Amino acid sequence: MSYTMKVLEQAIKRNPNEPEFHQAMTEILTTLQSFVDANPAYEKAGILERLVEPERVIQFRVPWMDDNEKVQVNKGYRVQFNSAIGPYKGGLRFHPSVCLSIIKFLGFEQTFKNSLTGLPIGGGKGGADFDPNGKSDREIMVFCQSLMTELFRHIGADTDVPAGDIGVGGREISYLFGQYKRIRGCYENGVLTGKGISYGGSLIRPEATGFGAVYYTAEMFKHFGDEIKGKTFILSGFGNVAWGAALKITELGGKVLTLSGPDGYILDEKGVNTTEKISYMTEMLASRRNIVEDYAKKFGVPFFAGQKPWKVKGDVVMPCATQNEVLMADAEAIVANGAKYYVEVSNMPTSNEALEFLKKHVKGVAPAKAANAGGVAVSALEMSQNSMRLAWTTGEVDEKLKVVMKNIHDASATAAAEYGLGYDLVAGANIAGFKKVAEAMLQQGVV
Ligand code: 2IT
Repeated sequence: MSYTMKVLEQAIKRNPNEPEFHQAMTEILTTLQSFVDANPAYEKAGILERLVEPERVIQFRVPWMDDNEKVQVNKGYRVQFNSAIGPYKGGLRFHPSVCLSIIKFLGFEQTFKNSLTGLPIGGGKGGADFDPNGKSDREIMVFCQSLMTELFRHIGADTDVPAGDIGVGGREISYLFGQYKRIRGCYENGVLTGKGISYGGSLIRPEATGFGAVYYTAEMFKHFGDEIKGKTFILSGFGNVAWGAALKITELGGKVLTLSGPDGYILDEKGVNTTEKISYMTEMLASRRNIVEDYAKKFGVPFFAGQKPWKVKGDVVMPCATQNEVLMADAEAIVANGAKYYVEVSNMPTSNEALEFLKKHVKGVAPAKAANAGGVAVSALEMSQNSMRLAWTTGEVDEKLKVVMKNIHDASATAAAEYGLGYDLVAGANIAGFKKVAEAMLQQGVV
């Protein structure tokens, strides 16, 4: 058995009951196999054994009092995965499904993604099994304050810089920052990203993940001599990421046909393409009802309860909701419909089996860790602005984001071609992301 596959087998055995983490390791290590095994220095230095083991796992109690004066307790997490190329960097997710397996898969993916941006950020992820939906503003605030009362001792501008993810947006980051500042007694705004513009947040950060995904898609289209204009897009989700994507797709002349929520999906044949419709997505998110049916009612379009949008015909399929939203049967429906492109935007939206199938049958497949890296890239730009105590304009940040997305695409395409894998952006992203982290680890010795 090859070195890479031996490490994978051991890592799966040593981390039982962590299916999402197993899935992420399997996807990444399988594509790295030929590259890693061709270079004995990696085995000699135990690079993979170290890479699959987080540097630090922190798990803590988050007690808080709800509006009925009942004490509630959640599990809080921060997994500091890899700091070879920079401070740990990655979001916090508030969702009832959050558990160690999910935070570890996200932290592992984040390590490769952050490396791929070309910016000096390591990999980390955290969150809590807290459900923000249906909570009052006061409950959100006290929860964030309690979480930060433990988290503050583990983070810092040069240590670990959390941001948002599912269930954590500008409002939550603001409460977290307020509490951090109060406990530390100093103004260290580089400790979190996704902050409000009035206190050190970066312009374009809310849009960055969606915009970046569309910029990346445009780069992939160039390879095939295609363009966004005139294409139809099948999106899932209706949150921050889908919102940014819808905004940019519409601006570039594409048409978004679907959005989805935990309750089902909406089909808007005319397109989610007016300022009113796109703004309504942010209203739905802010309402904390977590349903997309409201869109169907407001704009008089069909709603399909309990279903995902993958059976709808379109040119480009873009999952923007959460992990494992495209399984084998969904992939078969996507291929049967004649979709030309598949762009992962949410983290690990596709089962490994479905991703393999799509790679074989769809013209272009873009992996999440490349296509959604615009979010964390602009977070890194926010860190730069904070450390320089200045603020770039919208145009300056947007221009830098475009350059980062183009570089990610080109680095992935080059790595794949260099190792005889053709235009395989999935393998290319893993190899390019791995190379930089592994090189830093080799240079820094056994740590
Ligand atoms: O998955 C992700 O890359 C994020 N949730 C954003 C992380 C960040 O630090 O901006």
